[in-house]
Amino acid sequence: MVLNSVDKMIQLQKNTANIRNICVLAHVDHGKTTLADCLISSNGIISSRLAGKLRYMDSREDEQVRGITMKSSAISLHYAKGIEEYLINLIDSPGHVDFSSEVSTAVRICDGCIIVVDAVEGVCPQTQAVLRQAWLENIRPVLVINKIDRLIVELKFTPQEAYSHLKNILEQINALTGTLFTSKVLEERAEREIESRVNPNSEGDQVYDWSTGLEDADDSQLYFSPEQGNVVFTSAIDGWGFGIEHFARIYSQKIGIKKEVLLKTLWGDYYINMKAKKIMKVDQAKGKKPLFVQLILENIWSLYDAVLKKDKEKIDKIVTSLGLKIGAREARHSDPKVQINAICSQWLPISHAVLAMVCQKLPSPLDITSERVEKLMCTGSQAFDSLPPETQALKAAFMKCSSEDTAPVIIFVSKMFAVDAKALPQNKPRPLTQEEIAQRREHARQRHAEKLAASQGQAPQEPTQDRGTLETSPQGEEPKGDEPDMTSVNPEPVPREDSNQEAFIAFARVFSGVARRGKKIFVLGPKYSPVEFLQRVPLGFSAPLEDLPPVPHMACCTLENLYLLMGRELEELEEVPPGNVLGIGGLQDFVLKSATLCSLPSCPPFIPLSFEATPIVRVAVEPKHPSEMPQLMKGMKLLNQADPCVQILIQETGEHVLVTAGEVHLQRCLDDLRERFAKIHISVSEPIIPFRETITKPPKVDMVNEEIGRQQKVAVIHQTKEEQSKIPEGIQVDSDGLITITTPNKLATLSVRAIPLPEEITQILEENSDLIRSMELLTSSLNEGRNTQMIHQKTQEKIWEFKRKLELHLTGRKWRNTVDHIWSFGPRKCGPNILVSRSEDFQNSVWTGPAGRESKEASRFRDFGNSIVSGFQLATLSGPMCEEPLMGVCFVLEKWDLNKSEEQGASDQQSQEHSNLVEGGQGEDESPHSGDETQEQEGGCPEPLEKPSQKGESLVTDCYGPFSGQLIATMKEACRYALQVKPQRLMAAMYTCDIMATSDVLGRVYAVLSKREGRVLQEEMKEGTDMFIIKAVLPVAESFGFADEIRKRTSGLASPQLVFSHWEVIPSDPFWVPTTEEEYLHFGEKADSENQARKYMNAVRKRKGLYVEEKIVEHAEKQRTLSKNK
Ligand SMILES: Nc1nc2c(ncn2[C@@H]2O[C@H](COP(=O)(O)OP(=O)(O)OP(=O)(O)O)[C@@H](O)[C@H]2O)c(=O)[nH]1
Ligand SMILES: [Mg+2]
Repeated sequence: MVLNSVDKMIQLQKNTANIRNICVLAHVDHGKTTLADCLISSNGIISSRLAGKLRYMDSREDEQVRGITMKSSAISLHYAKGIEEYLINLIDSPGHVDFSSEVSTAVRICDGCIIVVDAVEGVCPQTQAVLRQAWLENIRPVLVINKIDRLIVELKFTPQEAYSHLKNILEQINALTGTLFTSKVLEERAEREIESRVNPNSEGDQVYDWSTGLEDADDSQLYFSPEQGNVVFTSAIDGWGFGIEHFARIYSQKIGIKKEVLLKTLWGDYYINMKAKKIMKVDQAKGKKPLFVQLILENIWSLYDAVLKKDKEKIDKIVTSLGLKIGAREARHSDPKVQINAICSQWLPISHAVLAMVCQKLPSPLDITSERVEKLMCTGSQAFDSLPPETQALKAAFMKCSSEDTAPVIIFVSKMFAVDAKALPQNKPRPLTQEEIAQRREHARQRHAEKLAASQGQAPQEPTQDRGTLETSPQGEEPKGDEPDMTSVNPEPVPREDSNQEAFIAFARVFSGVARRGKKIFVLGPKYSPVEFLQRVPLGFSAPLEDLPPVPHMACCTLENLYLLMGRELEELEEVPPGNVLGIGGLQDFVLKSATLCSLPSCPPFIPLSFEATPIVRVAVEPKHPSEMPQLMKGMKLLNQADPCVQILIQETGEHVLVTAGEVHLQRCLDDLRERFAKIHISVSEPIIPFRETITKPPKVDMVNEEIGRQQKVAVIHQTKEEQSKIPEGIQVDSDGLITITTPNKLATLSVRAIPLPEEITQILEENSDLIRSMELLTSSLNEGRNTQMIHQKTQEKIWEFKRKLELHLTGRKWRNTVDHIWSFGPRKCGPNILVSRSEDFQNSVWTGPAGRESKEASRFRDFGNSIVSGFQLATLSGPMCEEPLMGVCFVLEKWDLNKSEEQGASDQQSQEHSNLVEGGQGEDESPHSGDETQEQEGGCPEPLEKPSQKGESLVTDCYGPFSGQLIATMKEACRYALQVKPQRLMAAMYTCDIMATSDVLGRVYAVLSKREGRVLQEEMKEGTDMFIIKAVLPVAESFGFADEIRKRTSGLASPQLVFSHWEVIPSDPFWVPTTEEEYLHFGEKADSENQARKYMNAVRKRKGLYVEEKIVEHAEKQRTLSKNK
């Protein structure tokens, strides 16, 4: 069946100019896998009758059952166009948002992509997302508008209507491309601007040329248009497709108009005057039809019309006029679809239309642009020019894509995927040669004869049966009874221990050099730095690779097995020339998810893959039988390796947690865990929904929307006072919410206030968390006096830009100078909360580091500064409501008094502790616990009682633990109380949700949305259809089962796509209780009917085993029917 042998593929792999690495991208269900089927069937791998039904690239069982693709997988195809032969490495990708990480892994190793758009649904959210991904990776797209048949059969459009509809889709997608292009040009311009500011002399003169930019940038090649040949129209299910070139060729012969002219006019508002053989612009008034309608669409429409009406005569006429031959079986078939498929796939073969476009319009690996190479090589905010010269030199190797022996081998592994070890070619019984088959047959015959001789009395027909089996069996299988002998004959028995194992294959591409089996190669992790290597290892080292000094994030391994990826099959290869997609076996111990492999250590790791989806859905898993914990742990590790986007972690509570991108992804991960990786029964918790805690401004308007007058204000103040009464004694609270608290040893007093941050600031902080992290790394290495690399100018620019943005939004009297005084971000030193120090004695800022180094006093404060920051970090990591992280809170340390006469002793003591700890070999100098131990060992408590001196005073404090520890705890407490005196709110994670629904089910969609606290943002009607596009936001907490419910309620007519979007404050106060008579009446005594925030808070508290304030016995005296009472 298979037309192309592996040998043919190996031969094609060597002709780099004729290789096309492409992936198929689209919104979910737009027909990628069906299209892939059609292309695969052109190679004879599957039969053309099964194309579209088999969905060959969906090799997993759950993919087939659910009808959606979940993993991207690759197949190599052969395509001949004239005398040129091409090798097409095709990757089918999933369209469901939950699996968008699989799209990222596919896009990275391709040079081009096919964007598929459903002709009815048009441009959808994922279409935008994949187009953006393709754009970010600098790969070139072509467009396939699929499911044209639906315009005829379902929407019953006339050809003219269909033409307008298609024009519309094209405009939409070009508008998207335009936006991407514009933003890129503007970004580049901004970068150039920065550069010219950083190096003013680099270009000689200071005159900035404002005209460079959009006007100059060439965008003619960018847009999709049929006349350029980068758009084809298809119906994958019916097996046909065409680009206008096909018709231009035919009609130029038929009508006698030049092909070039037709190419320009077949798409667009032109019509033909047949008599004069002239093409003119369409004049609406004359009611002329465009060429596309007249010459192309009408033909297709009339064919469909004839077949659907079963007009046999007309069908025959069309078939003969097209010069086609239809098999008798198809011609007689009662299903019109079969007939259409038989006729159209001959008339307008889809694989030809698509593959011809791919070969013509998409680049080969040799055409890789220098822009893409530089982008791949520059991680983070590095600039290409700042890389070491050895590294920069590698760019030439990328561009050349040479297969010479001297060329460095560069491979990128974009993901690891698991296959059953039994399915690996080396473990499969290899097909026997003719000779071996004959030999085996002879063996079997002999054995049989012996057996017969031994037992003369056997039934007579047995030998003939056996012989029959032997002769028909292509692989010379043995008769059943002879199994023990079989192993002795089988040349490569399958190793036993492999039988139940998963083997990991790296999904990779060779960018330069030839990957050979047995070659030694460096594995560079994402954090590897060639600079560090070049510093450690002398230039021109010649030692064998194993003898190199250890370098972080680098390992050395051997390329063990190389495979040709053929969809469900793998074929073994000895070597893979540059520019090809391949599978590599034996890397599971070296590569976790992705890596760069290179024969030279000067290669930088490629930039990390950009994932669109944020993993947000988390569940805790545990084995049904506790004894199976080790299997679960192992299984989770394997799962983590096999999926680009899943995260596994062990929480402080000891729970094993899976974090996935969405419900469908979660289901797939659990199935994999149960059936492939752990192979045990597991119990899964309810999804753990993340929340954030924050505070808001006190209300200006009361519950019934009246401005709070003086009277109410008093009430509010009264209420705040009441809340403040929750605060234990000994802590001072002023009316403005300033908390003043003293450490247990009375040596330090902290005054902290919590203020809600404006929303924009929180957003800016979230967006810049990477930058904040790198700032933090820089400061800490500076503080430690380590010699770090110079901050690159661009990073510095970014930091200033970030600061400017903060300053822009923190205006007003309250925020004066705040930005300059930011001391730390939290939690984890990069989160969306800030600590501001207003203490006059001590200034420290993230921008400049500690100020006033000379002052001795300040240095004392600095000693304890870390403890304050740690306290702040702890407080922001888990808030007082339900121990969830904080968000959008600014803590201002207004005052910080160290009792001056005593602090000297305290700091003395701290340094003493320090030295003790160092002696004791313990590194954690700030841990109060380790400090306690030291104190116990010392046993110095009685001494101060005798000598109430300065030193003695400080030692009394020992019974409260070390001073730094006390400071941490006190600061944490202060922050928590400061929060509690403000109106606290929970923040919920929100999904954006795009639903497409027909008008008749719209009502039900809204019903489900509002039941689940969703909010509709926008509703739009898709032009020319009765489809509505609804954009809504929905709390993650309410999203479980949402997709299923919508599907059920609308009988599958609407299906939502959920993507994490942002955090949103839940307006209700979780602590609110009814106080007035009216409120009691309205909300009931518990007021829990309305209070969503409290429900969430209590659920989290329960899960975490925290105290929940709830009445357990509600009506102890008598039973009441609640419904009647209401
Ligand atoms: N009418 C019509 N239906 C089509 C066509 N192509 C695909 N379909 C149907 O659309 C549905 C989805 O097709 P798939 O090929 O699985 O879509 P996909 O893009 O691979 O979907 P995901 O991989 O889940 O994103 C299937 O039911 C197909 O039969 C077409 O040209 N016309
Ligand atoms: Mg698919």
